[in-house]
Amino acid sequence: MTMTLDRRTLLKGMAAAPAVGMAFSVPRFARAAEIQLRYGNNLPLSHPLNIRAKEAADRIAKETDGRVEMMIFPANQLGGDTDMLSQVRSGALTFFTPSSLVIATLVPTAALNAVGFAFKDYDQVWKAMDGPVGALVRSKVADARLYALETMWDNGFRQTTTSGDPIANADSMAGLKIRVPVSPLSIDMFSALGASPTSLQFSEVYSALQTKVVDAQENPLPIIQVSKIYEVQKNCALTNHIWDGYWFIANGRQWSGLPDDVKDVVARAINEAGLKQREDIRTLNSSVQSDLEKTGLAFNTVETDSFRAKLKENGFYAKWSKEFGDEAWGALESVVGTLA
Ligand code: X2X
Repeated sequence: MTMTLDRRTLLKGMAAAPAVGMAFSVPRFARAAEIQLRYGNNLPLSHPLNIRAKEAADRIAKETDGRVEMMIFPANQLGGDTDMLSQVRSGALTFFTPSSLVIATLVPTAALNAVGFAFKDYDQVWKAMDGPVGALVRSKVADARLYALETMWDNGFRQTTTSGDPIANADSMAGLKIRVPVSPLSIDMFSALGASPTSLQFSEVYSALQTKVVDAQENPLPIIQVSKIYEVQKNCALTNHIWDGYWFIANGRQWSGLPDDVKDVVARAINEAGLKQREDIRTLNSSVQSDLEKTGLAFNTVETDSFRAKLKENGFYAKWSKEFGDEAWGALESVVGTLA
């Protein structure tokens, strides 16, 4: 962690300062945080993830009497996901909230929840992520010398937007130039569906759609809203192909170096904020489609079975059950039933 302005540095600084400046400096310095936690993410401030993270930061400051400060760097201020992932590994960031798709570039098991059409509904999602799937992923994250806080935050069920014709069934995917996150599983899944996927960091998505580098993208509706993706897309097919969430990841060394009382306060504030964030997305899910329709985005449902059938036919499940291995695949199937 960045220990800034401890008492010693302060006194040194003050000794050098002209007397006239001191009167102003003292009260401010006396209240500076001893421990600064730096947290980066890829979402705009208006997304529930940032709203609840800010609440957690305020709570941490209050419950530690200002000893601990969590600084938030939203909206890719510190770079794209790939950059922030290396920053949290090196310790330049204390915390990063990668989507399961993104952390899976380092911890492949983390992509388990993103297996196409695995979850029927949110009951299954939280049963898996607060249960055997989440526990397994957290242990693999620990093997990578990172620490995953217990509560996973919600991104949502991913939907597919296009600038051209709406997606009606698996056949509409043929040759579609679609942006997906930096995620081998996503690339493989859209390739198996016959599309032509490209991985881009989220920070590039809006302009890639605007300049027609790609014609389509896939994201949960709250993100399509807060990131104004509706401005550069015409149709939204309710494909629900992947459920995606955010892990609250800490640099392992910094986390274990925190005093126990600080760890308790920080973990409780973040985990409880995560539960509230899940509720926010749930509430948003009931209104977001009609809000997006008002912007001109047109919605349609799809023939879901055609996607599953094509994935099976092209060996997607057979391949990924091997990639993940028996233990991981078994953890997922213990909640959702036999997948393929
Ligand atoms: O990059 C995306 O599409 C996003 C915002 O959903 C993730 O963080 C994976």
